[in-house]
Amino acid sequence: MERIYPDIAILTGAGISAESGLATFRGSDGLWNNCRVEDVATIEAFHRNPEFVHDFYNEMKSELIKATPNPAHLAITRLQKEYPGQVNIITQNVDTLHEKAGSQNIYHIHGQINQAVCLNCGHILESWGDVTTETVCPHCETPGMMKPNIVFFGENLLYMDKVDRLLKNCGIFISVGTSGVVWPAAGFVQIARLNGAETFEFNLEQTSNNFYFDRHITGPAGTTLPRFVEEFLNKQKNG
Ligand code: BJW
Repeated sequence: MERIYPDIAILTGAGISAESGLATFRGSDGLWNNCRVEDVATIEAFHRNPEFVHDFYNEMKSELIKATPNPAHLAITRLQKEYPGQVNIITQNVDTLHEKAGSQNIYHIHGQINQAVCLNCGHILESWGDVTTETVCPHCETPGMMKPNIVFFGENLLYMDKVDRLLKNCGIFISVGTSGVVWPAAGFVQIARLNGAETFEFNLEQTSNNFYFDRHITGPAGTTLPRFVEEFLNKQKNG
């Protein structure tokens, strides 16, 4: 009889990129210890002071372009290459380290640092250069309407129809490096579990969502995830 390999959905957060030298949001040296969330990561802040918000994300872009993937990103790529079933990545991260690690099937639900969206026509501009209040949309040619393609508080997430299907169809749900305080991503584990998935949490510590995970793997993801993938693939091969 043909063997069935359950789909795997992996939710990643800032913690997976911490060992690439990128700050998380809510850690002791987190991004938001130095600036107020309300000043940069809300749609109101953007409309109030677009120059400030563009400057903030242009600066972040110049850092993220230099970042390189770590063993946790590479372990996911290995899993995608060697596991016979589907492995999908749902990331809250705006960095592109999953892409740099060679992964595929990546859904950036909170946007991407290297993109801007035109608020006039919806065109997505891909650029690692600065985007400002002067930038002209290459599609509708309207100036001053480009917003970083980052999902701010109060905005809808991207790819949610697809993500909803992935969560309901996966047999294994893995969360890596997310505090589980930002919704709706914080609720993904519940959706997956209610639909029958086995659930795993990789984090430095147990999160407020810990109740919904069948297994916690505590420690730095750059160490714990490659070990898990190695053991998991061996188990698949040996039946
Ligand atoms: C390691 C590690 C290592 C470290 N190894 N681990 C329901 C209830 C309550 C509120 C809401 C709700 N539904 C919606 C809301 C409102 C709001 C929300 O969630 N508020 C809460 C904060 C209270 N959500 C929204 O507004 C969302 N939109 C939405 O729901 O639309 C529909 C709607 C609209 C209007 C009204 C109602 C509904 C949008 C959320 C957008 C989030 N955007 C941000 C900012 C992007 C800007 C930027 O990049 O600068 O995305 S918020 C920020 O948090 C960022 C992240 O993606 C996100 C999650 O953070 P993450 O990744 O979890 O990072 P940390 O720092 O929190 O945690 C890191 C973890 O890693 C820690 O646990 C460490 O231990 C661990 N770690 N090193 C393993 N080496």
